[in-house]
Amino acid sequence: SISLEGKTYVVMGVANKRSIAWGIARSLDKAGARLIFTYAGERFEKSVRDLVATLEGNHELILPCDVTDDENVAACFETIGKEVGEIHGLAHCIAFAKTEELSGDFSETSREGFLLAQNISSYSLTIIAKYAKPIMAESGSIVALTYIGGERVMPNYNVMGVAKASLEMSVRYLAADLGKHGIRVNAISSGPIRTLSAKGVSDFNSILREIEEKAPLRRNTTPEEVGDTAAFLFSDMARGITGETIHVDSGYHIL
Ligand code: 0WD
Repeated sequence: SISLEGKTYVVMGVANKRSIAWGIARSLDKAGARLIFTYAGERFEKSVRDLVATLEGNHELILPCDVTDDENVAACFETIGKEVGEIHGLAHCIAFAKTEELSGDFSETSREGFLLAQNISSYSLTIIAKYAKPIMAESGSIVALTYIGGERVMPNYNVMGVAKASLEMSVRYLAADLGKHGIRVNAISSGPIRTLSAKGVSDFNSILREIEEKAPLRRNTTPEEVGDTAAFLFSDMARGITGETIHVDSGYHIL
């Protein structure tokens, strides 16, 4: 198994124990990494703190970071820099769209809903990269989470699919930009996983059933599988990989 001993990673987007970010946190914790957690707003603070207390390592730095607020993001990474000096990577596990825009006709998407999804789910990666860059070690690694709905039309994914397309292209432009500092930027395209965010996608159960029936591995993706792939991307074993989208989806994307 991979060792990330002596390395520090920021995990952004743990909402509860079902969060994909939590799967990543567990894999990195197992690999011996030191972790820093950020949460969106006060209502998540307690649940994140309680969860983090269950990990093996002692991860003390848990900070608010609302990605829609530039000053908040700047302050968050400034604090991280002051507390730990440098970081070796970060996991971006953040997305949001209005529930009413995750079903029905895409042509009815509102301007406000479109921009909100782009703001939280896509632009956030760029603003985070900007403020993480000064404290990122050479050979640092950034991982963002995406979904196949950003490559092709999936039922009800609608405005979030457009945001994921934008996120995936941001990964490539950021990889091209930050490569000169030795920083790698990649995406994991996860199969569908039942989380709080997934609840917003209409008829999510039939999406899960479709994977079980048709994906090459005939089963759904687990947060652990995504977590272990993130640990690999953060590790030295992945030192030659940047600008890539790795599908962790039981092979569904080849169909
Ligand atoms: O099937 C799935 N669940 C898949 C999810 C398949 C493929 C990809 N993904 C992606 C999501 O699009 C997202 O990018 O994985 C990432 C993590 O999503 P998740 O684990 O499915 O969802 P969840 O546990 O709900 O965490 C998402 C979190 C938010 O939780 P809330 O309850 O607010 O939706 O994103 C965070 C927040 O913790 N978030 C924010 N963080 C900072 N600032 C903000 C914000 N403004 N808004 C939401």
